[in-house]
Amino acid sequence: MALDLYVVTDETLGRGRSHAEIAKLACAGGADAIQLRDKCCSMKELCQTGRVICEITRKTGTLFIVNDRLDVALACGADGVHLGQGDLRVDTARQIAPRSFIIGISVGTVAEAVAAEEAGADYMAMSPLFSTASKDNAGPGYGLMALREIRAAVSIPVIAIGGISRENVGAVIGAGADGVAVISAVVGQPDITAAARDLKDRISLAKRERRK
Ligand code: TZP
Ligand code: MG
Repeated sequence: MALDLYVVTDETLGRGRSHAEIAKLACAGGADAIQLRDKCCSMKELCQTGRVICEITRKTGTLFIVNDRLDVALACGADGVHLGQGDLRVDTARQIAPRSFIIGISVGTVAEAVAAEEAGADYMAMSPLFSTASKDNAGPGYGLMALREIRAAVSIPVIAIGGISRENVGAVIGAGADGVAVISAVVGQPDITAAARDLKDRISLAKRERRK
């Protein structure tokens, strides 16, 4: 499961572009995963948008993940769900979801990371890595040292989210992240496809450097 570049959709930061448009442009730039994230729209709207994004991601072989809602993710045919610490428990989601369904979870500490792996998560997002204005009350970032500690404590993929940009993505991969999840660095850019492509190149380069 490649999660090098994981793009989280956000219509409020997307310069007037819809979730589906954002997804299409990010897929064209080589995003490995798209997460549909909308805290405001109805479940019905989320499902409708999810079905459209499903068709887009199928064409490019991009993973499609729905934020927060397992029911919506299953209903619209997504590949997985991303849960927060306050959402449905990972082991509960695992009981409900089909075998190959991807379950991701946000973590902030080593204890949460170890618990997430034990509960059967497929990947985790260390959140927030740096402070960010893109999420309400995200709090201060945990930082690169905490990312290193989490990476060392678990064996499933660890991606990082929060305040990641083209300038610092190399350091994030250097600290051991398997990938990065972003909103503003891709969704908020005038050219989403070019921004995604640029981040992917920087991630690949940093991974090559890390292997040396
Ligand atoms: N979860 C933790 S931080 C964050 C989310 C959804 C926002 C990330 O946005 P940005 O613009 O990449 O900092
Ligand atoms: Mg959540």
